[in-house]
Amino acid sequence: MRAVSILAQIVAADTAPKIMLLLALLVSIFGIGVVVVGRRNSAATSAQTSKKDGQPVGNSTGESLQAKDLSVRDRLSKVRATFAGAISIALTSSSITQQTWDDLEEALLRADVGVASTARVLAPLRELVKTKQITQPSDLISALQNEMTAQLSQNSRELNFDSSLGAPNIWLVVGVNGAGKTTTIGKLSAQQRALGRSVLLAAGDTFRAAAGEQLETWASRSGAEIVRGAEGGDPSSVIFDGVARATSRNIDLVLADTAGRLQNNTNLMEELAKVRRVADKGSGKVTEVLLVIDATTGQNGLTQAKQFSLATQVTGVVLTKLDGSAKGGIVFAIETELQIPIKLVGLGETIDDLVAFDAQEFVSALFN
Ligand SMILES: Nc1nc2c(ncn2[C@@H]2O[C@H](COP(=O)(O)OP(=O)(O)O)[C@@H](O)[C@H]2O)c(=O)[nH]1
Ligand SMILES: [Mg+2]
Repeated sequence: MRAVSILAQIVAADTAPKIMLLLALLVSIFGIGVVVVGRRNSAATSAQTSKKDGQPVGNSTGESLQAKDLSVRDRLSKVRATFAGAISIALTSSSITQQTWDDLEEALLRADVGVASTARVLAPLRELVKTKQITQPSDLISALQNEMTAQLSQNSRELNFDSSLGAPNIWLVVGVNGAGKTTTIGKLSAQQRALGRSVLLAAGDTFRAAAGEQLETWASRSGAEIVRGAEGGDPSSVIFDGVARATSRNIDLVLADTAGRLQNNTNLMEELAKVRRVADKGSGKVTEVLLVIDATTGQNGLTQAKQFSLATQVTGVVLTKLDGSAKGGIVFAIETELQIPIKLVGLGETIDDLVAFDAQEFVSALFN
C-alpha cells in the first residue's frame, strides 16, 4: 500500500505541470474558437439584415437609415436640378418679353408638365403681367410657384378606407410591368400594419412565378397574410379567394396585386375590368384603385393613366421612382388633365420609401 501511494505521489508530481500545460492549451484553443465563431455569426447577421432575398431591406442597415433620414426635398434633387435651372435662366432678362414666355414654356414642357397643363399654369401669369401687377421677371418666380401649387391642391389625397364596412376593404393596384406595383404594395402593407390594420396580400399577378415570390417576401417583411394562385391561373379568382380568406379571418384590408403587361394590350384592360368586377362581387368592397406610374416614363404615363382609368375607375395615382427622375411635371399633367389625385409618391426601393403626396412640399422642392 505504501509503495502504491509513493508511486502515486511521484506520478502526480511528474504530470502536474503537463496537465497544467494541457489545460492552458485547451483554454487558448477554445478561446480562439469562440472568437472565430463569434465573428462568423456577426458577419452572417449583418449580411442578412442588409440584403434579404436579394432585395434591400429598409431600416436594417446604416445605409438605409441614412436614406430614411433624407428629406423628401433631398430625394427630389434630380427634379429640382433641371427644373429650377431652366426657370432661373428663363427669368434672367431685365424685362418680361416674348422670349421670357417662350423660355418659361420650354422649361415647363421639358419638365414633362405637358402642353395643356403648361398653358393652364401660364395663363394667369400672363394676365398678371398684362394688368401690370407684375413687371419684373424675378417676380414671376413666386407667382409661378403659387400658380403651380394652386393647380394641384384641389383634390383630396386620403386613401379611402371604410371602417364601417364590416367586411374587408379592397385596394386594387394596377399599372404596367415594372412600374413598381409589387414594391408599392409591400411598402403600403407596412404602413397600414403600422396603423394597426390587418392586411392580406392577394397575388393577382399570375403571369410570372417570380411576382408571387416577390409578394411573399413583402408579406413576411410587413407582417401580412398572403393568398397565391397557380402560375398562369385566373387573376380574378386569386383576388376573390383572397377576399374570402380575409373575410373569414376578419382581416381589414386586402391589397391586390395585378399583372401589368403593355397598356396597349386590350386583353389586359379587359382582364383588369373583370378583376374589378369580381373583386366587388365577393364579401369585400373595392374602396381604392391605385394606378402606379413610373415617373421616369414621362408623358407616356398619361396615356397609361387614361387607359387604366377607363378599365378600372382609378381613384388615385402612386407616382414611383421620383427619386431617380429628372422630370416631375407629370404630376401636373396627371392631376389637371385627368383629375386623378396623386396620393402617394415612391422615393426609393426600401420599405420606408413611400410618402403621402404633399402638393405644397412638392412644388417648393421643385423651386428651391
Ligand atoms: N428608385 C426607385 N425604385 C423603385 C421604386 N418603386 C419601385 N422601384 C423598383 O422598380 C422595380 C420594379 O418594381 P416592381 O414592384 O417589381 O414593379 P411591378 O412590375 O409593377 O410590380 C424594382 O426594382 C423596384 O425596386 C421607387 O419609388 N424608387
Ligand atoms: Mg409586380
